Amino acid sequence: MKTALITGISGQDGSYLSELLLSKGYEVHGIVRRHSVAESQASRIEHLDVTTHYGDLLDPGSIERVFCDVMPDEFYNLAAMSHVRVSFDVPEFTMKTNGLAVFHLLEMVRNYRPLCKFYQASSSEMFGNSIDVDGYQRESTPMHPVSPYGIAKLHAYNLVRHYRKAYGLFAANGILFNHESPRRGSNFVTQKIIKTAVQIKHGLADELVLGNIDSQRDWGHSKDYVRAMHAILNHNKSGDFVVATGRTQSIRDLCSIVFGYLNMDASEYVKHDPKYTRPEELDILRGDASKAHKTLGWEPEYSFLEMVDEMIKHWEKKLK
Ligand code: G4F
Repeated sequence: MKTALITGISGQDGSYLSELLLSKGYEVHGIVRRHSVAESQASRIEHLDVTTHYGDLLDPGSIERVFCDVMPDEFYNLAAMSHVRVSFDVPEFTMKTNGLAVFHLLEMVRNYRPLCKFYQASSSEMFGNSIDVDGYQRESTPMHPVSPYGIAKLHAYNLVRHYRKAYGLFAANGILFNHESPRRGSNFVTQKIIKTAVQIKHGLADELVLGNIDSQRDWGHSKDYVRAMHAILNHNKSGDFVVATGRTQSIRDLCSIVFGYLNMDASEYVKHDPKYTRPEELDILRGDASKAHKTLGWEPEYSFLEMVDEMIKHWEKKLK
C-alpha cells in the first residue's frame, strides 16, 4: 500500500485527490491549518477515510514532524494562498506561503526521504500576459507573472526544477489552468456567478457584482485535473506538465451561459464594482496540454457545459 501526504487536503483539489487516491488503495494523510470556524474546515473531506494532522506551511517544524511520522511515498503540495486578487493585499504572506515554504518542503524531502515523489501545484498564473504566437501557453512559453500570487508560484516552480536537477529528486510541477467544481470556493468567479445567478432566480439576491468581465480563462474540472496530478507523479520521469482544456471563454460569456441556462438575461443583473478588479490583470489563458496527452495519456472527461451544469444543479439543490 502506498502512502500519500497532501498539504491543502481540505480544499477543492485536496478533497478530489484524496477520493482518487483512496480508490486506488492508498493510505492518505493530510495537513490542515487551525481555523477559527471549525465547522466549515473539513466539510469537503468529512466523508473520507483520511488521517488529518495540524500543521502550517509557515511553521516548517510542524510540517517536518508530520512528514517524518508519515514517511510518505508521494507528497502533494496543494496548500497555498490561492486567491489572486487577495495576493495584492497580502503580498508578503503570499510570497512566504506560496514561494519560500516550498523551499522548506524540498529541503525536508532531500534530507529525510529523497525517494519520496514531490508534486508542486504550479499555476497558469505564472505565465502572466505571455502567450505564444499561435494563441496558446505551453511548457516552453516564457513566464512573466502579473500578480504577487503568480510571482510566488514561479519562485516555487523554479525551486522544484532546481531540486530535481541539482539533487536528483523526483520533483514535478503540474502547471494547472483554472479548474472548478461544486466544491470551488464561492469567491472565485465561476462559483460566484453560478451561486448568485441561482440566488437571483429564487429571489434571494438582486444583482451580481463583478470586476473585469473581459478577461478570458481556460476552465476545466478539478476532478479531471487531480487525475493529472496522480499521473504526473506516477510517470517514470519527473517533469513539468501543462494541464488545460485548450478552450477559452470570457467571464462575460460565462455570465450569458449561466443566466441563459436559468432563463434570465445576464445584462439585467450584472453590475460592475472596481473593488473586484486587480492592479494588473492577466487577460487571456489558453493552455496546450499536448505534452500531458502524449506523455501521460491524460485527457479531460468533463466538457465545459457539463461542469457548469453540475455546478448549477449543486446550487439549485443546496438553496432549495
Ligand atoms: O476565478 P478567479 O478569481 O481565478 P484566477 O484569478 O484566474 O485564479 C485561479 O486560477 C489560477 C490558475 O490560472 C489559480 F492558480 C488560482 O489559484 C485560482 O484558482 O478569476 C478569474 C477571472 C479574473 O480575470 C478576474 O479578474 O475573473 C475575473 N473576475 C471578474 N470579476 C473576478 C470577478 N474574479 C473574482 N474572483 N471575483 C470577481 O468578482
